[in-house]
Amino acid sequence: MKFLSAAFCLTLLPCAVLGQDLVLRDGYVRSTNPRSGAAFMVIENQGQAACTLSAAASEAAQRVELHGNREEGGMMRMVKMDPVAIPAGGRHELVRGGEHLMLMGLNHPLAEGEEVDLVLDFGTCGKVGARLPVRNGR
Ligand SMILES: [Cu+2]
Repeated sequence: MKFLSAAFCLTLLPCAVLGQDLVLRDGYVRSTNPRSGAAFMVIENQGQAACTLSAAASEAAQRVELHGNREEGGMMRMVKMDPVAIPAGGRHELVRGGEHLMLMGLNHPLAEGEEVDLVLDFGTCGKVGARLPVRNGR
């Protein structure tokens, strides 16, 4: 029995280690209307394997989608993106005017200085949580 549980831990260990290898930097949320907001950050994969950002969730919103901006007929519009893979040792930026995590159906308007909890789901690499400040200015 002891042997079995040790084997079980060893199997799970790589997942736990990889989860900690994903670092979220410089994150913040911007919301200029009461129904939706966008989260921006730099995702660093300091692990040995590629990790795919497949989903995200927040208690502040009914759903969170990965969005990008595409030009269509001279107009920029937001489109839902496929899961994004971040190679081992690589980084991926979610920035204003580019990709972002869209918080849709806010439970309440986000005020400047408030904090929003977000969970990013990297599939087999695990889930990473972040507490991001709301910065509506600029
Ligand atoms: Cu969006």
